[in-house]
Amino acid sequence: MRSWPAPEMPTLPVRGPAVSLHDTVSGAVVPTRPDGRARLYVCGITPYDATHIGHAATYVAFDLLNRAWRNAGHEVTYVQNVTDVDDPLLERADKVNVDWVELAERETELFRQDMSALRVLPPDHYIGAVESIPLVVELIHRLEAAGAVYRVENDLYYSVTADPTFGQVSRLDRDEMLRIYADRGGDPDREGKKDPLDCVLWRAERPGEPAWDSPLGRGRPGWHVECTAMAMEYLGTGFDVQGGGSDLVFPHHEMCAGEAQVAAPDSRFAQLYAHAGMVGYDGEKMSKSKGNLVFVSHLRNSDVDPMALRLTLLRHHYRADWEWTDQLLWDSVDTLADWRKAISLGAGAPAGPVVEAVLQALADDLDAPRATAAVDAWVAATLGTDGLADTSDAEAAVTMLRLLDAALGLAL
Ligand code: 5CA
Ligand code: ZN
Repeated sequence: MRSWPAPEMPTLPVRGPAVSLHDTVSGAVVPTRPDGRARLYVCGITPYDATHIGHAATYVAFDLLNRAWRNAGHEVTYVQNVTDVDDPLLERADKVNVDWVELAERETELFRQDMSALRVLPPDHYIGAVESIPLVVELIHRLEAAGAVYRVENDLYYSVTADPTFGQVSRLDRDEMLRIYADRGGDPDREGKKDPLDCVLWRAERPGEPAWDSPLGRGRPGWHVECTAMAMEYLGTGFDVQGGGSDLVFPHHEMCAGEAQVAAPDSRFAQLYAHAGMVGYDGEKMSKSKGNLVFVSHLRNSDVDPMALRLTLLRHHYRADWEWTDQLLWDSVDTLADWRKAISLGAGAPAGPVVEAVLQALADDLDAPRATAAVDAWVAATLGTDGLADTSDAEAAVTMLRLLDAALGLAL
């Protein structure tokens, strides 16, 4: 599927440090160790509604990782999926009486435009679930060969007990898993399942639902196996980082890892699992199903500077859960005005130490709030608002513009 155009990314005069990242499995910040190219998979949207601030925060977080790796001298292979056939999409299409293909195409296109406006670097492979059906079928065959698949009526299920390490990603106990499974797309109460936590791999055709011919019978892929198949195909096993929001830790990333490791027992799926916090609004997680949403496209249509939106996201650590308010956005509009004013002076406070500080902060578990604070301090010193106007660096503005763009994705 078509990705979106890549924004320019300037090269910096110095190389950034090696990148460390919080790993959900170990619960610690650990060094990433790309072997040559860094390989990143980030779970993409289910395109039944427009991109909200929560989605944007998650994709901007992994964009910081992509940029930090590049600034550290790595090339990056980035893969992202689009869940362009799944229950919530079909239900919404039905409800609003639109063809599901049309709905998915429309919302995916809006997402591309939102990502472009936010200067998110595009994935190298942007792949829909529908176009990956042959990969999914092949993976299900491998799981069958490993004895991990069984039938419930005509649907095929993955048996979580096939994976001796089941639970290793989320580190949840069984009661907790059972408690959240149904809210996260699972069907713990389906009769005929061997274990309530088993997940569907292939859903046989139902009246009124789309289905594809396959050696498994007519049907469509289950959710988790789609990401497993794409990551394995386009990145191979043992890729560096599997990413998404924290609502994907269980079951989604647990199942992806389990399925991959049962199909290819000698290798692990990802080296590290990274998760972004949830953005809330009006006291609850922003979610398409709850409808408490602020859309990126609405802000764009109201002439909000997308860089002010991006800065608002950057001022929260990616792992924090936080609440969106309009005031945060207006504060960022003011901040950007100050930053632009300082840069328009040309000369300014020495920019070299800011480059070091920003790259260091981002390489240290993507600490964008610390990075933006370093920029704030440079702006204050340059404008003299700290009482000590410092214009000793004649090239400061040029350096700062490059830094903001390359490291933080902010084009001023
Ligand atoms: N298509 C699946 C992943 S394979 C999916 O979860 N789609 S989604 O459209 O529901 O979410 C897209 C991404 O945004 C996921 O990484 C999800 O974890 C993240 N996300 C969803 N809601 C929020 C939120 N309120 N705050 C932060 N991130 C969110
Ligand atoms: Zn996914």
